[in-house]
Amino acid sequence: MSRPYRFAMIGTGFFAQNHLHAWAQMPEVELVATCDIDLNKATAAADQFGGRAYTDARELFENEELDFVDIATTPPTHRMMVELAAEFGVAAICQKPLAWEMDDARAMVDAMAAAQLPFMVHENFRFQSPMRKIKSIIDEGVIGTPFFGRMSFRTAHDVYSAQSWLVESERMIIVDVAVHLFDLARFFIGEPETIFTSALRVNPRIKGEDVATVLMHMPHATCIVDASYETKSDHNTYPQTFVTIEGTKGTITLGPDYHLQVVSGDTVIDEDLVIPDHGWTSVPWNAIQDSVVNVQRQWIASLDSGVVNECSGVETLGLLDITLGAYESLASGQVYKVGSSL
Ligand code: NAD
Ligand code: 89V
Repeated sequence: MSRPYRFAMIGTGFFAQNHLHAWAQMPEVELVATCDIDLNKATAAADQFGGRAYTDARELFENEELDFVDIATTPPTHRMMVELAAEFGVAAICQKPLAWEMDDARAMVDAMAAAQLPFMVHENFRFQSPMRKIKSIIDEGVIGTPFFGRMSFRTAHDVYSAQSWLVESERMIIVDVAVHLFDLARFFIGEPETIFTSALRVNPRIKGEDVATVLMHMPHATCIVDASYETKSDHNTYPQTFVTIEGTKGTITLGPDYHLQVVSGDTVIDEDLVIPDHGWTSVPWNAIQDSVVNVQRQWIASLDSGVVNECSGVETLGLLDITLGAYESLASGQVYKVGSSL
C-alpha cells in the first residue's frame, strides 16, 4: 500500500459530506469510488468529489482496487461493510457507533484482525481541538489528579430533520451521542469499573430514549455523562459538548462557545478557543468538522505506520461495552459491571 491511498466512500448521506470535504483537502488519498444504495446520493458525491458511483457495495469491492474504505452508512450496515472489506483485503475506517450489538462489533474486529488489516473507528469528539487541549492540560499535571468529571451534551436542536433514521432507532441518544461522551470520559479520566443509567423518552414522536444520564465510577474518580435532545434554552449551543474536570490542584471547564477556563492553584486563565477553519467548515458544525480532518489525518498516519494508535476497532470494543452496558443498567435498574460483555 502506498500514497496516494486509493479509497471509496461508502454511505454518502448527511455526515459523509464532512468526510468527503476533509478527504478532498488531503493529497495523501485519492477517492476512486462512492457507494450509496441511493443512486442520486452516490452520483452527487462522485460528481462533486470524484470517482465512480456504485449502489451495491459488493460490486464496488469486485470492481475497484482499493487501499481502504471509509464507511459512513447507518449502524445496522456497519458489520456487513467491514466484513466485505476483510473479505477483499481492504483496510477500513468505520463511523460510530461501531454496532448496536456486541456480537456484531466483535465479528467485525475479528474479521479485520484475521485478515491483518488496519481497522479504525471514526470516533471524533476526542479529536475536537478543545478536547485535545484539555487532554494535554491534564497530562501536564496542571490540575493534579482528576477526581470528578462531567461530559454534557444538551440541546433542543431538531436532530431529526437531518437524521430522520434517529426517529425509528429503538436505541437512540446513548448510542448516538453518549458514546462520544463515554469516550471523552475514558480519554480524560480513565476506565470506569461500574456505570449506572437513568434515561427517558421525552419526545413522543420517537422510539428510543432522548434524555440520558449515566454515572461512571472510576477507581479514584466519578464522572457524569449527560445528554439530551429536549433541552430548551435561550442560547443554542448545538452541537457543542461541555466539559468539567476537577482535580486535586484545579479545575478545567469548557463552556458555551468554546470558552475554556483553567484554574490551577491561585491561577485562573480564561480563553475563547478558536476552532481551525478549513474553508469548507462553518458554524455551528466547525469543531466537529475540524475533528473529522483530525481523525482522517490520524487514519493516514495509521496506514503509513501499519499501526492504529487511537480508536482502533479492538480498543472500541471497550467503549461499546460501556455504551451497551448503559442500556443493561437501564433495563435492570442495577449498576453494570464494566467489561462484562468482553
Ligand atoms: P444518513 O442516513 O444521512 O446517511 C447514511 C447513508 O448510508 C444514506 O445515504 C443511506 O442511503 C446509505 N446506506 C444505507 N445502507 C446502505 C447500504 N447497504 N449500502 C450503501 N449505502 C447505504 O445517516 P448519517 O446521519 O449521515 O449517519 C451515518 C453514520 O454517521 C452513523 O453511523 C452515525 O452515527 C454517524 N454520524 C456521526 C457523526 C459524528 O461523527 N459526530 C455525526 C452524525 C452521524
Ligand atoms: O455524533 C453524532 O452522531 C451526531 C451529533 C453531532 C449530534 O452528536 O448525532
